[in-house]
Amino acid sequence: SAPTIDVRSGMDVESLKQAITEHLFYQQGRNIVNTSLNDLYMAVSHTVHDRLLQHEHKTMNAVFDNNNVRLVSYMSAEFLMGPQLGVNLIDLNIMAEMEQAVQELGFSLNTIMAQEEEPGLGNGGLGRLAACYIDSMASQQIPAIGYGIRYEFGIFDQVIRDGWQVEITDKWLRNGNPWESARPELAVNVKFGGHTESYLDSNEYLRYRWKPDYMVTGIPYDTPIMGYKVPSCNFLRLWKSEAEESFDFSSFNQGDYYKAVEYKVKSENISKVLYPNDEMLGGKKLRLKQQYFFVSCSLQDMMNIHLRFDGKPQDFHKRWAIQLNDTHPSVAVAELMRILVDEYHVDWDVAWHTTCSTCSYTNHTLLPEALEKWPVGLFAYLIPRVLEIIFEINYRFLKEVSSRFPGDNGKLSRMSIIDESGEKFVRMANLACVGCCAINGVAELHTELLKQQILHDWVEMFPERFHNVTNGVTPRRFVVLSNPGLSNLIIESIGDKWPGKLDELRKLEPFADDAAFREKFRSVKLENKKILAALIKERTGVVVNPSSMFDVQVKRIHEYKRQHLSVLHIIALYLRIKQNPDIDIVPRTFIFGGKAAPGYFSAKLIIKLINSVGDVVNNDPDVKDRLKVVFFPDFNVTNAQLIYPAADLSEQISTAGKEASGTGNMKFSMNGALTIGTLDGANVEIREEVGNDNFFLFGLTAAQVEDAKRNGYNPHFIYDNNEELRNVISMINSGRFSNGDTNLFKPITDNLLWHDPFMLMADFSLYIACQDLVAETWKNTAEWNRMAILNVARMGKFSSDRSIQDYCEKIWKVKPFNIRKA
Ligand code: DL6
Repeated sequence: SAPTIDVRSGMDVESLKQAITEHLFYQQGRNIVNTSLNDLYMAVSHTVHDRLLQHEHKTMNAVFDNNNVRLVSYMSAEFLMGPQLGVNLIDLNIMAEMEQAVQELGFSLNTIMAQEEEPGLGNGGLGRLAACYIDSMASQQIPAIGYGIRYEFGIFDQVIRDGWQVEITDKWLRNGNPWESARPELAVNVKFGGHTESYLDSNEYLRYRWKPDYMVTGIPYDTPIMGYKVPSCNFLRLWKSEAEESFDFSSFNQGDYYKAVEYKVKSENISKVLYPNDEMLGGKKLRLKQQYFFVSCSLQDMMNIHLRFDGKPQDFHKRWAIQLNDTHPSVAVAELMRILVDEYHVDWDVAWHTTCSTCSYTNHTLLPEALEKWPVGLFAYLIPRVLEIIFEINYRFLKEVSSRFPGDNGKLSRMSIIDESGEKFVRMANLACVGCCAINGVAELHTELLKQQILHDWVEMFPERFHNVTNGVTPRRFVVLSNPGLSNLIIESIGDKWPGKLDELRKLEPFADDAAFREKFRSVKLENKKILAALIKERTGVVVNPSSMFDVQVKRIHEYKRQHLSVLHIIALYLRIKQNPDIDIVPRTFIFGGKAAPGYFSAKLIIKLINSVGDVVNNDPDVKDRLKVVFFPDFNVTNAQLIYPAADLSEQISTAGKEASGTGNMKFSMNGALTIGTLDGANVEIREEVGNDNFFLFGLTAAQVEDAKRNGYNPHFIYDNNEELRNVISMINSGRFSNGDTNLFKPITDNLLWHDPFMLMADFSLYIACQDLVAETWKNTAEWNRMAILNVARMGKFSSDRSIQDYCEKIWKVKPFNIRKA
């Protein structure tokens, strides 16, 4: 009999084919013999989206209907999601069926997936972490909503012209987005500007109301987030700003058409563009508007959900656990107070208990310049009522500090939410620390340094609030989807439970000593390298040898991450070849990738240096192709998925004490790269897990870095006493990499010789020695692969599923909700 076809939810090949054909016709207006690739991508994605919606609907109905379920609200200004089609097929467990369906329709699924334009709604680690966490929350069946901003323009696209970074506007929405649904019926309004007034309510209580200058409407757009092989499906709710329809059209009616349009533009601008993380954000009015806009929209939405299902305002914390992803959403502490006190007339003390019991804060950086503070004047101008509430919170809090630490004025001024040392600022980290019941760092070392350094006063005041939750990454995207060769090899060897339970990978350990397995592992890596080599040729024109060691550093370009330390190593190797052209040297391909913040001059100059060194080294006949240097343009999630699986060596060489955690380090190891790294961020824990013998360690420790600085660090002295280092720096200064221009790279070399805030000079010789050991180890293929397999086998700890379990147990007190049993 003919198969039963279920166009909306069937998972079999026939149903999928029918669904694709129908979507193609009824939504895209095309048929299968007359379709563009994008129309086909849209039809396939709508087919998958239908199936996700059914799960989302069931999950959310069950969750909201049950008053005893506490949900997580993950508030983040960034969600760096990456392409959606592939992971959704993996989560629904229909990759093979979809491949066949598409093939029978005459196309290739890989080509269709390559069509997807990724939503680049984040800068780097912090935004990608948020995306891994919402994936893991769904997979762990933790009811959750991710709340953020639907930027029309995400992180810029990077192109390289004449070796320099050029930024191009990202237009991720231009061909349509099949994964989101607008929910205009759930729109909320957000106030801006104006003034506040006091009044007596019907019980003669003194109350305050905010008379804004204007309001902006937030329209939610929902994207389903499916769990891995479980029926749970959460969603990501991103807010788009629009002009409030009914507001101030009097100007228009009076003929002031320009003013009416100006208001519309001003409103829509709020969700227009993601800020690249430049050095200083202070004073960027639009950024503060973005933060308040999405926080207010999200809290109003959460309150509406809570009340709709019979909750009382003051019990908000019983329904919701809010995680503040860095300080960007930390205005939530004051906004929740405003909503409870002003709009629902909850007593201040009760509201404060509710707020503190709801919110928790994750810190992601020790770099002082990244700690957000906003001019008090800007707050007063944009969100006057919120500022009054912050003043009240601060007044009450400082009274508490004085009574705990009488006479300690230093502590009072450091802990105050308001920085009064000069121009007055609102310190967002202090607001978060006052109003959150939990504060966490993102790796053990980072949490320790936070406690010793920037949050020391807070540990003394609230020791019980501090936790560590080491970051993690999702193995579904970063192994199963990105590295099918390795995934299949692992499945053949230890079964297929590991993507949902990464500790299972331990079962691979014995295979490290199995020569046949090692050979298969090597051949998977080689295939991945061939794929990347082809892409490198296509994108950069550089031909690289897939058998050479792929030595990779991909991440945001920043001086503390020390891409230029790797460049010094490349030049040292180049010099060795120039001094002795027949030298026996391990062939290496150095691959760099990453964006520099558009206003960060030194980072952009480092990109130029990498490309300039590449131009010389790649074309020098003496090198005989033994060294190649490539800058892979536009590092984003899509490209990352091709780069991690092809890496042999992962460069994690930040100055110790500067990288909060790093997450690329985890993705590389999971894909069988060996790490050369400092004792920084999560490197410390990666090394503990994989074993000291399977990790190339070098460099000063965080404590040694601090000591050296205290004792008058002198980089020039190191330079004077290291001949190889002198030759490397001289070669840059000679103009060899800049067509004779001896000034171009001076800002870099002068900085290294006279200031060197990130201690490249101090770590240079240790790094070179460690790289020589890497090269020696590479020569022993069996040993290298044994170490690489052990790296894969011991990465269980770094699944974001484990991080989410930690958050649930230590911070949110939320349990998995099995909708099958609901
Ligand atoms: O926690 C995610 C990620 C860490 O892995 C990186 O080490 C850290 O640099 C990054 N932090 C930021 C800070 N931005 N701000 N604010 O992106 O977070």
